[in-house]
Amino acid sequence: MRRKMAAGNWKMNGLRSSLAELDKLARAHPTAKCDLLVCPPATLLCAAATTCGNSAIRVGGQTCHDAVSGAHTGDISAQMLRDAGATAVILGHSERRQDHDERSEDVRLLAQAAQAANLQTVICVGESLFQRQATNTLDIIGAQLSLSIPDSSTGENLVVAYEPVWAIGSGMTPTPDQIGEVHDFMRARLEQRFGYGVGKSVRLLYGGSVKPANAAEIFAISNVDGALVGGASLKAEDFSPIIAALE
Ligand code: G2H
Repeated sequence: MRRKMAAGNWKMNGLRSSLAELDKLARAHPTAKCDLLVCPPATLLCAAATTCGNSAIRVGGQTCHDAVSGAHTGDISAQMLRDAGATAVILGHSERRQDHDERSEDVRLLAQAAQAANLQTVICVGESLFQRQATNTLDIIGAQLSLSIPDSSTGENLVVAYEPVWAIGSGMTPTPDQIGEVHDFMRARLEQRFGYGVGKSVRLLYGGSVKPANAAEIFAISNVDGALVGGASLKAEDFSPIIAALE
């Protein structure tokens, strides 16, 4: 039985004053029946870890570098994330793929470094609207999975998030059938590659315009083990009901 998971991706949002929302969320969830992760910008990571304290919420980064240290101005290593209090990192988000030209081969290197630093990796995959309309969705997802996920992955250190690019921050969500088709496909691919035991234990999250109003419907879909939530993770009053829908 896979433990459900709700992960918040604050993206490039949040100042120190935003920690008040995290504090509210932590107080609302001193214990939880599912895994809770919040990934604030790196500037807030240390303070966010302190704010979460002994609550059920873990904190994570939004990307990392593949080197341990060195001359990489502006970058942050997996070890640094860990040192700042992170236990997880989001990798290969479509905004990183678009804005920073990250290819799946790059994502795999980042994931190897993160897993070596004992971080759980939340690896994102997803098709564009053009790719969906060209009926290439499963080919794209299959290629992203095989190229982005390192061989060192296990049911503990790997979580996969399916985020159709056209659903991100757009208010558009795929139909339950569309989500179910991709999640079933991802499960089959992971079982094929890693064997039934590991493939069955990797959590598969859906991401893209998840909100309190659609969370329960999405969580009822087979092979959806939770959500990666962007905009609706910024306020405790929005994120809390999404978490409640998982429990
Ligand atoms: C997809 C998601 C979180 P949002 O990017 O990763 O963001 O929920 O705002 O669509």
